[in-house]
Amino acid sequence: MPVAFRTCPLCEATCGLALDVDEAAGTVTKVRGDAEDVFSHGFLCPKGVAIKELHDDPDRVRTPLIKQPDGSFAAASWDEAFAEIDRRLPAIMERGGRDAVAAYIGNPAAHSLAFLLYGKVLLKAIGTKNIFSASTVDQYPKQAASAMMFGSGTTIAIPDLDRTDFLLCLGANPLASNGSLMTAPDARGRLRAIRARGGRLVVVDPRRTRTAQEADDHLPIRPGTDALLLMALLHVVFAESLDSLGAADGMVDGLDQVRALAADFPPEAVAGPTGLDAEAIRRTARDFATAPSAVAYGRIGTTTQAFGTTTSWLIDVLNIVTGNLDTPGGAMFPKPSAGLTNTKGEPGRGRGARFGRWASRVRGLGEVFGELPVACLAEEIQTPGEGQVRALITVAGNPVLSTPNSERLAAALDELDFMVSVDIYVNETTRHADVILPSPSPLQKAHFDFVFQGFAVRNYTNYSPAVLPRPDDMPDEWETVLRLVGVATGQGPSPDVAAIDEFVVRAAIGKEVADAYSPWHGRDPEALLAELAPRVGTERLVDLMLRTGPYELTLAELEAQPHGIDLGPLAPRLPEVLRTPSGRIELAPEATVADVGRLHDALVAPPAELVLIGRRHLRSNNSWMHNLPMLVRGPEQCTLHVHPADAQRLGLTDGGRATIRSRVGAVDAPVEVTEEIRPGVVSLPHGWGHGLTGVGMEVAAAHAGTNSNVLTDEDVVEPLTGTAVLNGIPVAVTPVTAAAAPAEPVAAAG
Ligand SMILES: Nc1nc2c(c(=O)[nH]1)N[C@H]1C(S)=C(S)[C@@H](COP(=O)(O)OP(=O)(O)OC[C@H]3O[C@@H](n4cnc5c(=O)[nH]c(N)nc54)[C@H](O)[C@@H]3O)O[C@H]1N2
Ligand SMILES: Nc1nc2c(c(=O)[nH]1)N[C@H]1C(S)=C(S)[C@@H](COP(=O)(O)OP(=O)(O)OC[C@H]3O[C@@H](n4cnc5c(=O)[nH]c(N)nc54)[C@H](O)[C@@H]3O)O[C@H]1N2
Ligand code: SF4
Ligand SMILES: [Mo]
Repeated sequence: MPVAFRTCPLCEATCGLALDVDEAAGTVTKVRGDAEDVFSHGFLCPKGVAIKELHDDPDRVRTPLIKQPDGSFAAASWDEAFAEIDRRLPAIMERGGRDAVAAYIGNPAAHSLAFLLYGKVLLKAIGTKNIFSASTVDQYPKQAASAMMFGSGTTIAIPDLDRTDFLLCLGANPLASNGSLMTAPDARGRLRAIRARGGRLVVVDPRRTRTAQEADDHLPIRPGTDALLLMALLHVVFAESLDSLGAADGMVDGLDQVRALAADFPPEAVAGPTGLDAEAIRRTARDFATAPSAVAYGRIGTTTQAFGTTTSWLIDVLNIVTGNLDTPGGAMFPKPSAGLTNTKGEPGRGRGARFGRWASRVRGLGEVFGELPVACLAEEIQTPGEGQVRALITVAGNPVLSTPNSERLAAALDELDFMVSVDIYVNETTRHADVILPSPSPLQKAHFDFVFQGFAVRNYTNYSPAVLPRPDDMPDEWETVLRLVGVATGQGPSPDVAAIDEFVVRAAIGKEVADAYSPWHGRDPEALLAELAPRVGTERLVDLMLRTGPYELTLAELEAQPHGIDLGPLAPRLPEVLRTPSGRIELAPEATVADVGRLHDALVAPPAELVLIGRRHLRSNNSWMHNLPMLVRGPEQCTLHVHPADAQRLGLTDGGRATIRSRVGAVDAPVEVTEEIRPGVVSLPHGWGHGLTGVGMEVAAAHAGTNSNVLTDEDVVEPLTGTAVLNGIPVAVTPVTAAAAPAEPVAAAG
């Protein structure tokens, strides 16, 4: 049986898979880790194995679906589906203007060549400012802080995990998530190796996570107070003269400013609000600053919280002032083979980042990286007036489970005049669509994780052609995107996709030819186009990106290496990596410095009695892999974690049910009493709640769980990027008794 090697597209770890292919049956029979993969060395997790069930899932959408008058979906041909879209979408754009059409781009789009390479073309074709994505329920605070400090939102300093002597891990649980903004297959093995070589791992998390259980030290912080902790760490570093800029020396502006800001936050002052011991904070600061190498790393628990950008900023300030930026074992800048902005254009300086160039219509939330915060999507649909959103295109996203106050959003979607979803399931979101356009199975698509290669703990590259052929009538994902481009630009339901593609590639070639720093500078565009022939579509663009990338590789070279190409350990990149206007590292960006006022307030604010946070499980992937039997087997994953002291106080019992109320909603969930969460905090994972009518996922419906985003509040966003605050939600929890009325939201809970 032939074996195919390909990168797993399901999370950021980008593991190499080895698949036994049964060509006759059109499926794979066995999934293993690719032992020869240059980066993952055979590692894989249960989700990777489940790619077979995903491919075979009878509920996976395989033909376009059109909503019928009775609300059901009927299978349709591609021509019928596009005829329907062409009949309805351009009319809305004509009536309501371009902003009347909104788009929401979900997480798997970041792994999809089609959306990575042509998504911008589609958004430009629609011409709307109402662009939303999962990034404003995720990492934009980190990208914004990085952009302010280093000049671009993809210039993210990544832990040099395999060489560090000290990892300070805040609000991340890589043993469950396999790492994020830290592409690191086998995160567990790599974390264990730190300790095995005599290094230290310290975890800052309100929960004693699996990662915390493997750590030397666990600081069970009160949610939302990481920035106070970081200020106190900086305070100690400066007060005890443990600071040094190391490799960044001579390239940093604003050192005196952060030193002065940190002076106000001694460990004793933050101990109360963070719930941490002042001596433990001092010790951590000293250990971090005096370790041969050290790196602080923060993820979801530090970005989707009240101080997301400020916390992300302070994490890198700590790395920089302890001499750990751009040095082995510290925080380093990857150099991927293709696509990252900091490998393009003039090295060492750039335009920097500007935010808030426009604002959302209703609430006036500022633009960030060309998008508006998804927390305001519902109000943009529901508030009448010029620029009201009347149509929505979702691409690989499930905002009804993933974004705050999802019940309001679900209601808003019903008020739309038209909705199209490009997706592989009829789920909580796409059930609202008028037309669903399916993507091929992940095994029927080529894959190249060029975004996540840019955040990897080692430089490597890997391209995977499709493992299985697409069914005859199934277009590739990029062809569907370009067909939508055609509709949005008035070319009708059957545009010349090849011509649009050629237009796109010519524009890309034109940019390279004009760029004085490109290897293609000044070359003949026609000759370059011929060099890329006969490839078309995503393949052609990938080839172009590789050829003009920092290693000047070709796609053919990658195709010849199915286990990937190792490009070596992370190497110093200062100062060429910078894209700030000053050409320097901005240690004290205006916007984050201004936010320190809120941190002073937080020192004296009375903490909420009980707050809700999220969590992830190794066998779950956000909202969309719950229809795969091998992942939902076993104990129920969607439970409310409650500390025994809180359980006793609130009258909750292990295995009983609780009602959780916030300002915006109420849900019921089974209670799991556990010492693994700090008192005053309860945890419910997100991505569940599949028991809604119209959802076409039989297995998921039988493991429905509870949607935690019914509780998260769309009005509470992180001020610098508008990213939703999903952790630290004030809630009231009561036992469900047989006689209790159904859950209703209560204002008192806030
Ligand atoms: N409370 C709370 N909420 C959260 C989070 C949290 O920690 N707590 N985390 C947030 C984070 S980090 C994220 S990234 C978001 C995720 O938010 P979303 O991106 O909105 O949701 P996903 O669950 O990733 O849904 C992915 C969708 O893509 C579809 N899909 C999968 N593969 C493909 C494909 O190849 N092609 C197409 N076209 N569609 C595909 C799936 O069917 C599903 O509908 O959730 C956020 N929401
Ligand atoms: N198995 C699995 N893997 C995944 C995903 C998945 O859904 N399942 N999703 C993928 C995606 S889209 C992403 S973005 C990444 C996320 O990657 P991670 O951030 O590593 O994932 P989480 O497990 O959500 O870890 C967040 C941690 O933050 C803690 N936390 C909550 N609030 C706070 C706070 O205020 N302060 C601190 N210090 N900690 C806090 C939570 O208890 C939790 O342990 O994972 C990716 N990988
Ligand atoms: S860790 Fe992520 S990339 Fe690796 S097998 Fe699991 S889901 Fe796939
Ligand atoms: Mo995410």
